[in-house]
Amino acid sequence: MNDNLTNGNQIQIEDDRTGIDVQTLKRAFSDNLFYALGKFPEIATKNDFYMALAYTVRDRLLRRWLNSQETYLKQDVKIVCYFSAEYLIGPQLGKNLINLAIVEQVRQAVEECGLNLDDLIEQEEEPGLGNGGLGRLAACYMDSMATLNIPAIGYGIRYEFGIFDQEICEGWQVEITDKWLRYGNPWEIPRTEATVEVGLGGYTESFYDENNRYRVRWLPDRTVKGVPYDTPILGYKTNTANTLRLWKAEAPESFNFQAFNVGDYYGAVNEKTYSENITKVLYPNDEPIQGKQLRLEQQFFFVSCSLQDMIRLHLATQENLDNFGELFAAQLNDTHPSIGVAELMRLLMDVHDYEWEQAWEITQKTFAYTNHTLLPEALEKWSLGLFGSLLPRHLEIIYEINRRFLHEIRTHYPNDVSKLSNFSLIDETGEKYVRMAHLACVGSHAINGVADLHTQLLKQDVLRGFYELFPEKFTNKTNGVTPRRWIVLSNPELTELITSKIGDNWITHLEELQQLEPFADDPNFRNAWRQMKQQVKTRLARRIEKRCGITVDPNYSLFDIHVKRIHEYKRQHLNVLHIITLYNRIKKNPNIDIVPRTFIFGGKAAPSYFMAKLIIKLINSVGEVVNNDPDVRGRLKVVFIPDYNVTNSQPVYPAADLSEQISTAGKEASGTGNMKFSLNGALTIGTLDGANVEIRQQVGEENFFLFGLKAEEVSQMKSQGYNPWEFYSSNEALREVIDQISSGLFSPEESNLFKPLVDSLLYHDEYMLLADYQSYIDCQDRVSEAFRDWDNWTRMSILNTARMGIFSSDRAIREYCQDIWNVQAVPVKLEDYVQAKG
Ligand code: T68
Repeated sequence: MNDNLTNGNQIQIEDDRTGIDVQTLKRAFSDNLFYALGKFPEIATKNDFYMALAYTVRDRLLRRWLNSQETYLKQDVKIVCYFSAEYLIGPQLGKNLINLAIVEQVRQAVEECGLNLDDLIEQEEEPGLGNGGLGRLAACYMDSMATLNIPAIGYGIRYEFGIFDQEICEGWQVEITDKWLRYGNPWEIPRTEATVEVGLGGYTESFYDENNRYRVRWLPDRTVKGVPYDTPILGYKTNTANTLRLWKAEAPESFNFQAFNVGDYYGAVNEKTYSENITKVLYPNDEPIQGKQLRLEQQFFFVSCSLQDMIRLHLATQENLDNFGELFAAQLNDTHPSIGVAELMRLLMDVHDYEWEQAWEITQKTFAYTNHTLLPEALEKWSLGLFGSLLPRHLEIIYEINRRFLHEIRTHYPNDVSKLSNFSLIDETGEKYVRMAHLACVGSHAINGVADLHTQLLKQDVLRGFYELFPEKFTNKTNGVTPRRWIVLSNPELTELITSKIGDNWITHLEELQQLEPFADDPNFRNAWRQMKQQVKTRLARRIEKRCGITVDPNYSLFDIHVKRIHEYKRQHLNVLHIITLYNRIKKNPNIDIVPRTFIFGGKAAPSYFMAKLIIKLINSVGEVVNNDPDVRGRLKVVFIPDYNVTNSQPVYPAADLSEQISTAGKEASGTGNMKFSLNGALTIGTLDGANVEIRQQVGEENFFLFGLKAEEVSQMKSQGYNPWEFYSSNEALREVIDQISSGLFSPEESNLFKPLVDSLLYHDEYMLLADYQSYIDCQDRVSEAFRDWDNWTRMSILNTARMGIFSSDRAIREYCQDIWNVQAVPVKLEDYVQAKG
């Protein structure tokens, strides 16, 4: 048993409660099952056991969490506030076990109770509070900030329904509501005492205050309560546990009482439903659609809650808000929270009596803005009518920001009136809009892109004017991913192999993967590497068999994987053109010597994005034909893994031989899946787009399969009048493939099914698939040839992993801290906590 118990002082009592030796863990687990869940083991469900274990683990991070918050409060340290409408934090149990370094004890404790740890970990339903890369990036950054002991709060929205669950029915995507809170969420704690109120709608009026100063007040016509729900984000083997604070909208009681008093029961309940709608559901579009009022309400709601929360925290230790920007760095994750610029101005002026100039100085000092897109149609804008009716005071403030800004523009460009309309925060070219990116740019002291190429293109193109005006604001911060989730948790086999050679310091210092390089020349290590890969591929093959009923061969087949949101610019359909090309080669010559391939796809389409949904159907339809054609003899397999999310992605990245990163150059801001694959030893086939450019630089061009037009060639070809038909008519193999799709070869029951897709390629081809087709096919042929030489492939695979260290989110966060936030690490002490030796 536990030696410490014999001493009987404070510390040991604590240890008795949350100790981490096997006996204590077993006891805590059964206590939680009985006292927290109210179940005897005999009648407990698997979910009960999962919950009991989750509580047991949560108990063990509470002291670190509370100590962290206390440390921040007492020491006046600068805190990073990450503002993001989305977080894709993934399942928490496995990650917390790793970070607490208690996996083995817990595994044994659970086993001694007759249960299996992996089963319980699989039971967890992840919070799908995001769409894709942007939400996952926020989660990786929260992980790195905690690991690096950077004080941070992640602010966001507690959607009751996250991203929909995807099912595939007859090849089509079907969306199912994501009821992630159904069985309770053991990781969050509501902090009702920190509830705030947010106004909406109404009007403004001006008045003179007691000092005869001209003032404005906003009289909203409704208010909503924001209730914070906190989730601890523990760092890896450190005492820092930061907070992810997500806001839930609730109706204020006062409204109900008022309505009850006049006997309007229905009105009272209706009002409640209306308020609570704000945080009901995540908008499932990864690039924004037409501005919906509810979406603007969501954005304003969480931003206002968060800023009020920060002000309350600040005033708990400071006399006034003069040094607000010295104690908080607020990062805007895209323009979704950029209304914060106007809201902080309002809070400072209307609530805390600041004059414009000082309020503006504080605001600019506080905010920084990250852009995540190059698609012009994705830049957020709100129609003036909608904006003004929901946020009348904020519109006035934006007009005043604009008036002052345009005054500067006039002095800067005295003879150029066109500059005024280009820079204006208000788009007046047709229907009038508020341009949120412009608001974010003027209201922030720093603006960054998420990969070198992306930042360059922002400067030259999307935000060109702003770059000319204030070049010093622009910096690049190439994205990164956390090695804790994307290697240690997802790929234990690789983790063990790496650690056996270079120790485990790489987990927090990913550059140290470099030390693997010499082993690429060691035949024994290459053998071990190949075996490891085989093992991991077998793991995925089993899942595919179980989930999709498709048998794939992990031993000889190249796993060619394309997982990400479905979007035309990401060109999943270009991959399909390649599959059909190979299929045709086999049909023409069934005995052809071809490298066997398993094409694996996964990803969700926005429910209103017709073409993306048709691409999913095409993948499945082609799979149906290819997988069942006896001539193919299993040499090609096409698999669509349904419901791609963080949980389902974890077994996917480690199993790839080839990573598909084939977006049209100049369209993908960065990509982060590209990093997860290459870190896990996949080779990349990719265009010079987003972070692919830097990945190729790092791993070496001989270890990367490059194809396709470059960004400038894409725009050049476009401006010269790109004609996809020319590529179609001059390329026989391409023509055959396109004709087969349009003739109904893959949709025998409805030959016109894919006509919209084919027409879009032949007559517009916005994303230049036909222009890149031949280059892609040639490159894929080089991939196949390279794969025949297993030993050299393995060498390249090792070199990919060894050279990918800079794509750690730890590196990215260090850069944000130094160049944008000016924030330092703050170590947290754990006085009255003693780690058991067990
Ligand atoms: C992604 N953006 C970029 N947006 O596409 C990707 N957008 O290149 C980049 O690596 C990643 O951000 C991280 O920087 C998104 O994921 C969204 O999800 C989104 C959601 C709502 C509205 C607009």
